[in-house]
Amino acid sequence: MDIVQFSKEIRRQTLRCIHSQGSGHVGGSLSIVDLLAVLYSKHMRVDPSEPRKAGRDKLVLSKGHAGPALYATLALKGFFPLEWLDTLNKLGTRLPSHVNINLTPGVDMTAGSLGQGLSCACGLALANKAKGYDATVYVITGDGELQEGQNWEGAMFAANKKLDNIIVFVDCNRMQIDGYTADIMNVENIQAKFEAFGFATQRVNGHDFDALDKAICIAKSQKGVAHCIVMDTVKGKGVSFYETMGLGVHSTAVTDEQYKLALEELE
Ligand SMILES: Cc1ncc(C[n+]2csc(CCOP(=O)(O)OP(=O)(O)O)c2C)c(N)n1
Ligand SMILES: [Mg+2]
Repeated sequence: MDIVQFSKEIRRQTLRCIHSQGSGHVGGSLSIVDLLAVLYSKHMRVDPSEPRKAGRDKLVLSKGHAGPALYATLALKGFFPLEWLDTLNKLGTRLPSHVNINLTPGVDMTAGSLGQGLSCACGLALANKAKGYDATVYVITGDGELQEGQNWEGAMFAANKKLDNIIVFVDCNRMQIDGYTADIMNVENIQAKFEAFGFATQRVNGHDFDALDKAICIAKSQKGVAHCIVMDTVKGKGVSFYETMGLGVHSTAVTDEQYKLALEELE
């Protein structure tokens, strides 16, 4: 499957997952799908038959509410059966709405309380260095999430320890839960902020597969410095009526009718 088809399939399975529950975090799930497609088709060194393999690359989905997009990706990669996607948040499920390392094969860190992922990644990256593992820790944060102060403590630590095995992606979709990030508490200039903390930074279109791939390759080639890639994205990306829904797309319904229409668009 080429990357265009892979990303479409991740979107279809993400909506299948949220549709099983009737509603959920559609917007912030769809905005990271193209990044997940690039990561899991070209970069993540992971083994679905051994999800806890020592020395593997790890993904910390700090914006843990985007779980459905990660679940769709992991299921398509063979970490667990696609049928699990029909159980989002149901009693006894292995797929809670926010990611949990103890429940889902392929999930490398529990998240949902925003702001903690980068700090966790610092520990994982430091451990990789201590053990001599040549592995990368990828982190995905939201733009609104950057309002949490703990991010900047993590950034300071990563830069000081020269954690060149960390790549932080900021999903800059310009919206948070009930407002535009610029109106609630502006976090720009994100690139300049990470740069000031001592990161090597880049800014790319988060829906451009080649640009994402290139940015990751550049980040991996720069040694002795932690990396941040700010991605300009669209909340609800890939489905016209979710892209244009505005702030409501953060957590919204996927009705039978919407699911059908979305699948038609994602043919
Ligand atoms: C510490 C904490 N505060 C509040 C929330 C509730 N919450 C869930 S998602 C969200 C919005 C986050 O915005 P952003 O990081 O931009 O995420 P995205 O736009 O990618 O969905 C909030 C406030 C939370 N999960 N954790
Ligand atoms: Mg956002």
